[in-house]
Amino acid sequence: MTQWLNKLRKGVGRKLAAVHRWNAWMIAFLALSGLILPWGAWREILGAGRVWLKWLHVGVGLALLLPVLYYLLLAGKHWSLLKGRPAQKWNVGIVLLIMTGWFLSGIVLWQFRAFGPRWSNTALTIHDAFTWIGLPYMIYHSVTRTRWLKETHRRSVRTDRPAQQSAGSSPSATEPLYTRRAFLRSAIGAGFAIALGPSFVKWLATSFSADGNVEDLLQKDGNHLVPAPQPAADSLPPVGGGSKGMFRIYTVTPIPEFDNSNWSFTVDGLVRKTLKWNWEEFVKLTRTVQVSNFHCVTGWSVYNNTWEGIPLRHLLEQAGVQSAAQTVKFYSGDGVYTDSLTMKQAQMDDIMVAVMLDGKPIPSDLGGPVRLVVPQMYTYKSVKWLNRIELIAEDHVGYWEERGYDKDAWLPDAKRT
Ligand SMILES: Nc1nc2c(c(=O)[nH]1)N[C@H]1C(S)=C(S)[C@@H](COP(=O)(O)O)O[C@H]1N2
Ligand SMILES: [Mo]
Repeated sequence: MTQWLNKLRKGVGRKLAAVHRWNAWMIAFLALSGLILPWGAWREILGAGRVWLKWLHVGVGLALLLPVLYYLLLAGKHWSLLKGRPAQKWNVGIVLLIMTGWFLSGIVLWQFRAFGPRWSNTALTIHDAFTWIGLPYMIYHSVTRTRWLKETHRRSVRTDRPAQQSAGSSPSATEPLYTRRAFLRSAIGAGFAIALGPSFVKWLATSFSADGNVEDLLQKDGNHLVPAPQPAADSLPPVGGGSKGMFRIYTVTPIPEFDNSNWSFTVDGLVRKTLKWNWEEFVKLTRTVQVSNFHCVTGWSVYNNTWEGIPLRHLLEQAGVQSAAQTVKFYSGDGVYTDSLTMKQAQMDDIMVAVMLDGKPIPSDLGGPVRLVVPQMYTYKSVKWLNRIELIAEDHVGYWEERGYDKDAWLPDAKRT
């Protein structure tokens, strides 16, 4: 009977070990890629590689189903092996729960178009939450189970036994060794708590407080252009009631800084009249106010933004579009980022060359002094630090589209007019 059990233990044990190893490597990859993907500095470094990394992240995430399903086949036997070891049972449960949370929210983020922004937004919050809880948990788990710690443990256990070959070592060595292991465990735990605790609390605070962050951003001295634009009555206080949510600051270059000496705005290309303004002139153009939502393809949204600026249509009318023009190309003052709209899309009423957000000048972090806002499309279309609009006869593939983003940026519920 015991022989049979030992055999089973060995066979299942080997399979379980393999599942565990695969699972660990996949999660390590997902953790690393998952941390890199939203990380600002890596946007600049990776470029097109970022889109590949995203697909790898999705692919490995889906493939995680394989070891999990395989484990579930063995789970019954594993469970009986864990008899009398509640801590290990808990560990299995927690790990499975974390992976389920990651998996389900990951599916929604992957299929963001099918689910729409509200779902994506929730899924991203959940994906993040599971990361900030699950990752420290799994790192702790793997660090405290590394071989050298086990070795320490085994040695301490071995010296517990009397009359062993290690007779040379003094018996008093037992205590310190075991204590050292316990000490290391708590030290590592405390290290994680100190390193990750504050960022976790901050994350909690920003996710669950409605609009603190936008206000903070707007408080910061946005840009150095004078005179500051004066808000319209609808802008201050903002008719939208103030932005709800948190912008993630995205840029593929260092954030460019402008002042009156190096800023200008140009409309050129296939126009009847090239237009060029300096800031003092630009700030006098007639502006309108709109309230719209802001949806990034990576899942986050900011609702009820009150933007004040010049409707794109007005600028195009003023310049006079030549009939050969097919595409409106937008240039960022960062010198790198561009995007485009078809001439037909560019006629939509709500596209805005925005100067203010919630009654304040747009801070440079959010693309000020002037950014594009295309409310009916995912916001990679909303070019930050916009300083030139060119009408061209051919097509233009934008920065992220060249690197794998869909040319079709329409939101699922877009009216398209
Ligand atoms: N110049 C420039 N414009 C840009 C980007 C960028 O990296 N550079 N990122 C785009 C993307 S993908 C998004 S989601 C929004 C983010 O705007 P925010 O940084 O103000 O939150 O800006 C868009 N416009
Ligand atoms: Mo985005």
